[in-house]
Amino acid sequence: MTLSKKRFMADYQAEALHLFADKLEHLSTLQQYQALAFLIKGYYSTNWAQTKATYDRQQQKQLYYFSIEFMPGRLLGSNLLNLGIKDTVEAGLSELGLDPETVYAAEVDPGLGNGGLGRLASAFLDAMASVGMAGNGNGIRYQYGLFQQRFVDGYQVELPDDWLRNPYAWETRKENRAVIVRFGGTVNLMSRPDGSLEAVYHDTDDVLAVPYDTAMVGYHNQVVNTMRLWSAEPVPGGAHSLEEKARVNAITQILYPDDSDTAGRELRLRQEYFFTSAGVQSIITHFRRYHHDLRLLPQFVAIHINDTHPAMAVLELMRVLLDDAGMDWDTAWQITVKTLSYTNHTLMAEALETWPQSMFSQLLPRLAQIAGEVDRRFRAAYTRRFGELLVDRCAPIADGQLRMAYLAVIGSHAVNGVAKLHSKLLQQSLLKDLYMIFPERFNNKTNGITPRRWVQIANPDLSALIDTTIGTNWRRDPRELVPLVAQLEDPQFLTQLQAAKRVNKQRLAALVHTELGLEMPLDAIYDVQIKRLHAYKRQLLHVFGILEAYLAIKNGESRPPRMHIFGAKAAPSYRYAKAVIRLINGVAELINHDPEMAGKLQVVFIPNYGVSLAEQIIPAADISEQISLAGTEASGTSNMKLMSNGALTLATLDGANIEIQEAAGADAMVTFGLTTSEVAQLQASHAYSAKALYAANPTLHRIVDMLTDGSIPGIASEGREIASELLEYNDTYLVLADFASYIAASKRLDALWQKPQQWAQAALKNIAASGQFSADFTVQRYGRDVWDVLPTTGI
Ligand code: 4GP
Repeated sequence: MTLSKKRFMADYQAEALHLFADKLEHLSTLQQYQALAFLIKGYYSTNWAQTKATYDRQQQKQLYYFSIEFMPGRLLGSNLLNLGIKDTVEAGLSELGLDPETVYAAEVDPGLGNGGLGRLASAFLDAMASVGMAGNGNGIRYQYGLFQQRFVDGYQVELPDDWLRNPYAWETRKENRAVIVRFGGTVNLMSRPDGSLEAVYHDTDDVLAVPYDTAMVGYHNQVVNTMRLWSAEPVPGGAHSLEEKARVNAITQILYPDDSDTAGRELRLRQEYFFTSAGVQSIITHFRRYHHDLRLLPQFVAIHINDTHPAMAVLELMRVLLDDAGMDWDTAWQITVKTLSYTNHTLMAEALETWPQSMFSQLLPRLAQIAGEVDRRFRAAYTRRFGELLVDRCAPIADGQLRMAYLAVIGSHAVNGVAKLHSKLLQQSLLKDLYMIFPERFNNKTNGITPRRWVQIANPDLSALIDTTIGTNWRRDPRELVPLVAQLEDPQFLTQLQAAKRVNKQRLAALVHTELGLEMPLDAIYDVQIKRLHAYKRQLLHVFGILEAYLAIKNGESRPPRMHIFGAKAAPSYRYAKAVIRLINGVAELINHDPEMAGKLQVVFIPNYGVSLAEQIIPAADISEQISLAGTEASGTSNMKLMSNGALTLATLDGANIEIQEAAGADAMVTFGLTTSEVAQLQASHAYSAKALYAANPTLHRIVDMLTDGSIPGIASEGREIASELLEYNDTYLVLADFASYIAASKRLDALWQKPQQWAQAALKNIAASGQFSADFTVQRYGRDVWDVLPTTGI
C-alpha cells in the first residue's frame, strides 16, 4: 500500500486518541503498540474482506490447513513488511519520538505450539498469502500458550503463558460463524424414506465453537488470508452450572506442552475433535452457500491434516457426508479421500497416536461407528491381495486401539514426509505396509521457512548488504540470492558480510548481558543449538563437545574462543530432557565461573526459547548445531533459518541437513557421524556397546565420569540418570558412538575459523543457496502436487 509518513503520523495519533482517549506520548509502550496494531489492522481490513470476496466470486479452490499448533510469532513487523510500509512507519515512529524496536517488543508472541510442527504451520500460512494461494489455517485458540520457561537453581520451571491477558489486536471474534460441536450421548440410525440413514443423537454434550480470525497478510500483493482459531464456550441459552462452564472452557484452555507423549488423554481427544469438527462444519456451511451438490467438494476444497491430531477429519467428513447429506458410503468415501491429505512430522513412536476404542466410542459414538466401518471395509478390500498379517498390521483399528496415522493415510489421497530422507524412511519403516498398498499416495515435501521473517526482519544489516550488492529482487524471490556467489572472491564484500554478522552478535551479546550477566566477546565463535530438548536431538552430544574443549583448555591447549548458545524447552513430564537442561546449566556454572575460561569458552542457556528469541539468536550464529542421530530428525527447520543467516552447519546426515549440503556444497558445512544405514546396521546387529567405547576412549571416559563425580555442580541425581542411560541402557541415541567424529568435525570448524576469509566464503555459500528453502516454494509444491490450489501472484 502507499502511505506517506505524514498521513501515518496523523492516523496513528488519531488511533491513539480513539482507543485510549489520550495523547500518544502519555500512553504506555503496550498501549502505543496496541494503537499501532489496530491502525495497521484497519489498513489491511479492506484487502482482507476483498480477498475473501474474490475467492468466493471466482469460486477458487481453497485449502484449509488443519493444525493443532500454530506459532505465528509477532505480527506487527511482518505485517508492516508485507504491506510495504515498514520503512515509512519506522520513520514516522522515530519522528514521534518512539523507538520502533521497543514498540515491536511490546507485542505478545503467541506460543500456540510446541516447536517445529507449529512454526511450520505458520510459515505455510505466511507463504500461501505471499504467493497468493487461497489457504486458510484451522486450529485452536488456546487461552494459555506454551509455558514460559524460567530456570530456578538450574531447573526448568514452567509458568503459565497468559498471552490473552491484554486484548490480542490481530484477532477478530466471528460470533456469527460459531458452530456447535457435539460430544458423548448416544446415537441411533433411522432409515429415511429414501433409504438413506439419519443419525439421531440423544443426551449429547454440546459445545459452542467460536472462531477468532487473524489476518495472514501477503507480501506486496494485497492478498490477506485467514488463520481461524476456535474457542470453546457454553452454548448460549442453556442453564449451565459453573462446573459445566469450566468443563467446556477447559477444552481450549491449555496447549499440551508435550510433543513426546500424549498426556491428559481424554481432554486431548476432546481438543482434537473440537477443532476438527468445527473446521469441517464451517467449511461445509460455507461450501453450501455456493453449491448444492456435496459431490463437488473436492473441486473446491482441500483439507490438509498436519500430523495426526486432526486425523479424525476423515471420520468427521464421512459423518457429515453420510448423515447430514445422506450420501451412500462409497460416494462419501471417494469424496473424503479426494479432499484430504496428510503430513507426518516424526518417526518417533508418538507419531503413531492411538486412542482406546472404549474412550473414543464414549466421547464420539458416531465417529466410532464410522471408524469401525472404515476398518471393516479396509480389511475386506485388501486382505485377499496383501494377506491378513500385513493388513492387520496397518488397519485403522487393532487391539482395541484406533491408530490415527494409519487412519490418516487410508483416508487421504496424498501422504508426505518433510524431507527427502524422512519421506523415504516413512516408506521403508513407519508406514511401510500402507506404502505397499497405496504407493501412489506417498510423496515428499521438504519443509521451508519464511526468509521474510528470518532474514528481512531479523537481519536488517545482511538484508541491506544484499540489496546494495545484487538489488532487491531476492526479497520477493529468494532464489535470486544465488548470484551472490559472484562475490566469493571479493574481499571487500566478505568483510562487509563479517561486519553485518558482528552487528548481530553485538545485539545478541547485549541481550545476553542484560538477561544473564554474561560477557560474549564478539570475536568468539557463536555456536548455536536451538530446538526442543529431546534425547534424539542430542543436546547431550553438544554438552560433551563443550566438556571436551573445557578439558583441553584446562590442559593448556589453545582453541578459538567459542560461546555455546542454547535455547530449548523440555516437555514438563519428560524427565530425561529436564535432566539434560539441569546438566547444561550445571556445565554453564562450572565453566562460566572458571576464570581460566573467561573469554574463551562460555555456556549461554537463554531461557524461554520461542519465535521472538530465535529472531535475536539466529542472525548472530556462526555455527548451527544439527546433530540428531541420523534417521531421527524428520527435517529440522532451524537448520534452514540458520543457514540463510550465514551460519555454517555442523551436522549429521539427517533430515534436511542432507539437502542443505547438496544446495550449499560440501565445503559449506561440516558433517560427521553414523549414517542412517550404519545406525540401522549397528542397531540390528546388537553389536553396539557404549560401555566398550567408554572404556576405550580416555576423553570420553573422563567426560562421562564428570556426570557423576561431583565436578559439575548441582547435578547429582541428573548426572546419574544420564550416565545410566548411556552405560546401563546402552545409549539409545548413540551419543558415545558419534562422539569422536563430532569432536573431529568441530575441530575442523575451529581450523576454518582461523581463516576468516574462507569462513566468510562458506557463510556466503550458505546464504546464496538458502533461497530454495523458502516456504513459498514448499507451499507451491503442495499446491501443485497435493491440493490442486495454485498461486495467483506466485513467483
Ligand atoms: C517436527 C520435527 O521434529 C522436525 O524435524 C520438523 O522439521 C518439524 O516437525 C516440521 O516438520 N515435529 C514436531 C512434532 O514438531 O511435534 O512431531
